[in-house]
Amino acid sequence: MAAMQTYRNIVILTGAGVSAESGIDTFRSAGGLWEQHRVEDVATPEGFARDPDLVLRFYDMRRAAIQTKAPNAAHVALGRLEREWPKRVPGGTVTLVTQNVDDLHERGGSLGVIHMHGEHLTVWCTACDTRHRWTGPLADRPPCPECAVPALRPDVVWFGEVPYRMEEIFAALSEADLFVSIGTSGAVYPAAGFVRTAREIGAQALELNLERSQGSQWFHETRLGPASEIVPAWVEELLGG
Ligand code: BV8
Repeated sequence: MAAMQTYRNIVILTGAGVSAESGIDTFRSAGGLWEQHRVEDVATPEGFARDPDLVLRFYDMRRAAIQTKAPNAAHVALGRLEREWPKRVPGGTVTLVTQNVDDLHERGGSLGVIHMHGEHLTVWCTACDTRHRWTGPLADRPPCPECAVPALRPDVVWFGEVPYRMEEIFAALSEADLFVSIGTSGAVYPAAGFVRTAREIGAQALELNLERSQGSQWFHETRLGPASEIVPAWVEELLGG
């Protein structure tokens, strides 16, 4: 990666690995979230229809857990990049897309985070189609604040459901000259395909991850290490030290 090359529009995609050092389980590592549950049981509409209590408890546990965690140096560095990039490159943009449903990017200082798979701290009423900020449980079937029907579900994109804000994401990718993937296994689409979209329009592609991922072949450069170390180092390099 030519550190001196000046980029203008940066698109960053993060996955569970960026929150791992904050103590939030990833999905596919040993002992990770999916090891304790079958994906089809807890992260699909069919699983929710089959056993809503199991799914609501799975998400209640995770929604409570993230509220006991803190952003790590990777989240803070990305918040710094977003603030300082337009000063370093007038007119330059940073678009942060995350597959994560925690709020650690926001608490690390990022604004305008695109949560393409939804958020733990938002719930969605399937009766009146409204969304509400929510920090408590859903397993006790609380009434919707809008319509009072006990029809709230996690506002999270399950397998087979359409990810959020895809138009905005593809618009940002179409303008990108640098695409950076951080802490994701490249196992889930359409997120795992973004690097190829970026490459098609000629962007540079950089991967920052603990280990090589399923998509490493698509990147010009892969840097391996814990996000709390390699992300701040990359941001420092990009902002000209
Ligand atoms: C859709 C819910 C249509 C929220 C999640 C066959 C081929 C291709 C695609 C498909 C197919 N069959 C089905 C599909 C589609 C399917 C899919 O991709 N399936 C996969 C399994 C093949 N996708 C969908 O259904 C999506 N919807 O396609 O709709 C469409 C498409 C386009 C446009 C319009 C319509 C919906 C997918 C969303 C599913 N919901 N989660 C929740 O419960 O959290 S997915 C789940 O996996 C999370 O969102 C998570 O973010 C995501 C990806 O996982 P990662 O974040 O990468 O986490 P993982 O544990 O896997 O990896 C962690 C990485 O971090 C590792 O690489 C590790 O090395 C690294 N790491 C660990 N520690 C550190 C670290 N890195 C740095 N530092 C550390 N300390």
